[in-house]
Amino acid sequence: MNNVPDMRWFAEARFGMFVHWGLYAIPAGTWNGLDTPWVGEWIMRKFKIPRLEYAKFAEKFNPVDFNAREWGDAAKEAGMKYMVITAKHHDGFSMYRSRVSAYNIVDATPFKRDPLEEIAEACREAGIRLGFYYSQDQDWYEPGGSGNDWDFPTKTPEAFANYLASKVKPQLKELLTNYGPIGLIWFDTPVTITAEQSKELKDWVRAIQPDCLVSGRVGHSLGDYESLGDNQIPGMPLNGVWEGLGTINGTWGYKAHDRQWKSTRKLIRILGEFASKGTNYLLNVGPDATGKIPPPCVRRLREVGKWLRVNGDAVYATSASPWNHEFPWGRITTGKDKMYLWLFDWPGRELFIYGLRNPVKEIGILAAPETKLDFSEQHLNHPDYHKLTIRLPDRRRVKPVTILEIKSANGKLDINQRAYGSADF
Ligand code: JFZ
Repeated sequence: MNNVPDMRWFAEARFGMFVHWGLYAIPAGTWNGLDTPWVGEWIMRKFKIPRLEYAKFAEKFNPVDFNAREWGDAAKEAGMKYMVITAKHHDGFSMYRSRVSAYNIVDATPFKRDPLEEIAEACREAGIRLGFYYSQDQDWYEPGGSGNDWDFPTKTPEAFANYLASKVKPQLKELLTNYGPIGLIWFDTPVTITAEQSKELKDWVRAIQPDCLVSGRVGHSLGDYESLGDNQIPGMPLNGVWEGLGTINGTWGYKAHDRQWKSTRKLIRILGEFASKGTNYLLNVGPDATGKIPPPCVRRLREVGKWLRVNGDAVYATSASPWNHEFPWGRITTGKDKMYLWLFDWPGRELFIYGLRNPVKEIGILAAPETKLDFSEQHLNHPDYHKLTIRLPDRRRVKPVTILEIKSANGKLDINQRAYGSADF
């Protein structure tokens, strides 16, 4: 099976919400009085909690404050175009109604509701594409899944194959059958899986929903797009379709003591970092055991959204910077006949761009359409030298993360990569 799914929505989306939500929200980073320095959703493995003991969290899981519409609205208001939520993380617990495993939120908790069903509806209403995170390799609840060597010291390839056949594939079938169109399956940590098995899972997903993408971490470079490492920012524009991902504090799954929230300005910068390399940004939130996204997250998402409503043209459906080097003052994204300059650090009263061959039509500030900036150009054919000088307003008159919009006069963006430093000709 080799059909190619439609990836345009994903390539243009640029910004999505990652949600890590599961039983680990109950210990919230603390076990027997000890705080884990590690990410919260790994608490079972970090403290080697026996599976049956960890499973007792299910009896206490009753997130009565969960409101799918609030989550969908938060994503929409933040300017996010898709949401990826944990259907099953490494702990093996299914966060939806599963007939395949009784270890699921409907059958094993007093909550009894299927949050994914509610999320699917909320996302549909908000116009947000939905994807499911599914840990296909690690499963600390099952003898055949990888990762739990304290309950199950011996692992065999046969047991793993059996786990794939008896849990993973039938659960993927449920997830791809019962929740409407699914944008992507976010597989993760391919540590045990063979290339054949990765291919089999990808084909399995395709056969059920031909347009559903699979993440880079399905294993063996078989994903429909590439995933960066956690919180990793590439140094140069990337070819192909990529997704970067990051935490809003220091953990994916909720930790009560982690309050290192990245500032709104920092989040916008990260968005610019990723967009300037041509990659999406999947920004994570970790709702707590009552079902609430922590208010400091909600606030920041709202502020990013406010910024995006004004500056979204520099983000959605843009391409990477045409330059394969970075600039000391910020980053660049491009539209068809436009460059967007993200001013992270104000360069002073003048900003120089070397190597833009096209004449410039006009330069404005995205957030202040009535303001046009003065500029001058110097173009030489030999030695292919081009210098654009932009006169900037006083930095005190502009908001942080200002975007300059440079419109080319001939509808093109043609760049000489070999810019001539600052030597004037
Ligand atoms: C994985 C998970 O183990 C983690 O719990 C979380 O879900 C995160 C999004 O993904 O952790 C990883 C996986 C890959 C890398 C780092 C952490 N990596 O490639 O750098």
